[in-house]
Amino acid sequence: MKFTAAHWGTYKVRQKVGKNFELLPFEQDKDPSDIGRGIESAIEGGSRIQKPAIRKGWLQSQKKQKNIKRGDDEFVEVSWEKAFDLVSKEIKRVISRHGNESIYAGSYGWASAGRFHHAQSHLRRFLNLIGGHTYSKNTYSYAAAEVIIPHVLGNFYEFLFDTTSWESIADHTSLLVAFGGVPLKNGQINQGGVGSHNQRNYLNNASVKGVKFINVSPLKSDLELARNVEWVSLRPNTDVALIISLCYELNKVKAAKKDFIDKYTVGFEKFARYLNGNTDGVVKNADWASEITGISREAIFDLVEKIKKSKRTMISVSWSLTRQSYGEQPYWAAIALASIIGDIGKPGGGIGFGYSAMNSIGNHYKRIPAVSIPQGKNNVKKFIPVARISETLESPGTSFDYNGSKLTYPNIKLIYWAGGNPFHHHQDLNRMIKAWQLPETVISNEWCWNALAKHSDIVLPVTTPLEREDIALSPRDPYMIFMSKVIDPIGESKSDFEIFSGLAEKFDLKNDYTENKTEKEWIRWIYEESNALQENNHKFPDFDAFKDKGWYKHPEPIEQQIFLKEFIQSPEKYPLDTPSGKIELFSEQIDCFQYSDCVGHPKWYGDKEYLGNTSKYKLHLLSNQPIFKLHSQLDNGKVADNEKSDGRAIIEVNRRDANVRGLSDNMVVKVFNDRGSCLAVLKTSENIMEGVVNIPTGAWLDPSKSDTLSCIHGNPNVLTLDAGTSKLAQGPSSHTCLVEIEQFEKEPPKIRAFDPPKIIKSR
Ligand SMILES: Nc1nc2c(c(=O)[nH]1)N[C@H]1C(S)=C(S)[C@@H](COP(=O)(O)OP(=O)(O)OC[C@H]3O[C@@H](n4cnc5c(=O)[nH]c(N)nc54)[C@H](O)[C@@H]3O)O[C@H]1N2
Ligand SMILES: Nc1nc2c(c(=O)[nH]1)N[C@H]1C(S)=C(S)[C@@H](COP(=O)(O)OP(=O)(O)OC[C@H]3O[C@@H](n4cnc5c(=O)[nH]c(N)nc54)[C@H](O)[C@@H]3O)O[C@H]1N2
Ligand SMILES: [Mo]
Repeated sequence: MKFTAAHWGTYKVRQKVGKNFELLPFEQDKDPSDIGRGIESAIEGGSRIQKPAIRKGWLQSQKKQKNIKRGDDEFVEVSWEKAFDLVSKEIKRVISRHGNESIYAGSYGWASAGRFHHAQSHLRRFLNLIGGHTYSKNTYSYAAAEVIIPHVLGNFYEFLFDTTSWESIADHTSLLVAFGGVPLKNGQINQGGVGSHNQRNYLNNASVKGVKFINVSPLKSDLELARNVEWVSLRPNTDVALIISLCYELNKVKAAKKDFIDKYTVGFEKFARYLNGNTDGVVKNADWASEITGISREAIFDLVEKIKKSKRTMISVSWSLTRQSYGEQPYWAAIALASIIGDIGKPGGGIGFGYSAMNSIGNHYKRIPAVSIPQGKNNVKKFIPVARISETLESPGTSFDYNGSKLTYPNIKLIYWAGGNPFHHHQDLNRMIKAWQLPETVISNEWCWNALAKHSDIVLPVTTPLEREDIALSPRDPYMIFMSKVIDPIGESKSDFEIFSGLAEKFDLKNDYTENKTEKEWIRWIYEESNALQENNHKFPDFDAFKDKGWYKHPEPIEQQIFLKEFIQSPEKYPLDTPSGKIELFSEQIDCFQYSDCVGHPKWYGDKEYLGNTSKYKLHLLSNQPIFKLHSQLDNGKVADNEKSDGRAIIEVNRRDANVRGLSDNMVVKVFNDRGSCLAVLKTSENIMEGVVNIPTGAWLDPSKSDTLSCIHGNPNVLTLDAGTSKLAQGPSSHTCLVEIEQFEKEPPKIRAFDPPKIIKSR
């Protein structure tokens, strides 16, 4: 039996004639995801890149020194030999002229599951061998939390992955207040692979056992349960005001747990001065928060009462709350609220981060140790916060703040991307497209003609996981899968490993790059080295036995996980990794940075783009994660159509907002603001708060010159805000965005996102 694994699940492969195959559910999977079947139609479709291709204008400009716009050009197919020759010469030229720092290989993105064929690892391993590259720090998922949590609560990755387990919640929690909900759609995913999907069972089980859920979100669908759930809708990006008012009101009625605060936290007095208005003359009470959030004061007091009466409260904050202006604050405020409630470290209580953001959140596995392919050492020390890519390209040499340091942007001359799609993930794409014209050369390894490939100068076609062998081994999932090669590579595609081996050869470094190991030998090496790290009673089976069976399940731990249990048992023996060793409700360190947009305590900042500050744009656009795909991956397959209408992205709009604009279901609408515009198909709903609209991410960018539309397909990132969360983290702010909508009265243009560019065939 052959298996394949992806970030969205494991599948049995039924081989059919020729290159045909079918993916069937893995028998161990309790709740299989449909996303994977998208590859069946995408793998050989028209958007597949068949051969190495060079942008015509780039080839010409090599001779004529003139630049033609990336994204609008034709491509010339070349042989691999020619491609390796061009790429290696160009990299050598850029290094000798501008130095290694001028190469950007932050190359953010999810790539594919499979521990060996991890695109970024290969890219960096290769570039590190030839002197290094400018890199990036943090993620698009939760950069603001990655930077603030170490100041406030200690190690971020413990915070993220040692979340109190769902079973502890089911057994002990009375009330779970979920800011941003518990979106099951997102639990389909786990970076590196999923054996069995559990979030739906976990959530239902907790509800059946009587846990009461409150979904604090503009979208009702963020927490869907048959019973025991209440929806409190609030204006996007205002959670901090609500949380701060809960802190104030609980403290006012002496429901704040003084013992907990004294023993486990520092800085409460300073934070309380802010709550009481001593620092700014504004009392942060329910009336104050009601004005900001749009929640009635009665509903806020009801929440205060519920928290007061609850025996055990879990405050859960979704990752999305970091992806907004001042995205550091929701986490800090929520930690302050959980400290005031005093249930941190108790079974089923305290603070949780991202339940159902991924399948692995809230399982009780400890990290399963595993090795990756070594990336070597990067001799370039320069980095950028990952979401500051447009500024980097626009303003080389300019200084910026980041987590207490003053840094400068590097002068990037060459971009090499493998395993991510900035034309999916970055905000304000029109701005990025302009900035993207500035470097001398852009190279990407891709398997499909998405906007990244179309905006590159040199495109090297890669295989998909079904065209190569690998091993799925995620430290957060108990299943390990042997990923069989199902079909031969499509066209002339090669794996990233083969591509960088070919390039390394041009630098006389092939043996250093491959360490004289073949792909099969590397896979066995990863397995055996990882096995050597397991405890004696948890060793993996012999590699050949594993390969024959196709999968292995790591034994399940018995103990439920309780976040910060040891610290609560003994703060002296197990201090937190913060400057004080305690939870910091006031941070001297952050205060010292003197940032006006991130002061020393959790604070509501109202000067931002949200419904409290509307001008000509009256609707808040959310762009959440799609149900039927992962980001932009497999948008070119049939499964993704489930979330579209006639092939275009759907915008969910509250019925009253549609009515006042004379809009109705299935109308094609133009969504716009000063940054850009896109088309989408309208769906009215009562499940979205008035004033809020939502377009899931992932539609491949499809600009139209004739209609001056930034995207006719529905990519929300032509509208979103590209600004750092604050000087502290400089994270992305994609959920901060105001727009307006109107009917698109012309004939909607045909979607061309999946058409390849014009290609001049090689003979
Ligand atoms: N508006 C808005 N924007 C967002 C978000 C949001 O909520 N709203 N969310 C953000 C978040 S959380 C994230 S994580 C990012 C995700 O952004 P990305 O991770 O960049 O998005 P993906 O579509 O997963 O891009 C992966 C790319 O890798 C390619 N690929 C797959 N396998 C391989 C391989 O083996 N080799 C090579 N070379 N390439 C491969 C795929 O074809 C695809 O183009 O988006 C962010 N952007
Ligand atoms: N199916 C699928 N699953 C995925 C992904 C995918 O692309 N597809 N991507 C994966 C990745 S990389 C990540 S990082 C995680 C992300 O996981 P999340 O960050 O949880 O993802 P989102 O779907 O953007 O956000 C969840 C919900 O937060 C709500 N929300 C947005 N802004 C606000 C706000 O200001 N206040 C409140 N209270 N709610 C708000 C939105 O209604 C949204 O539906 O998902 C992962 N899971
Ligand atoms: Mo993410």
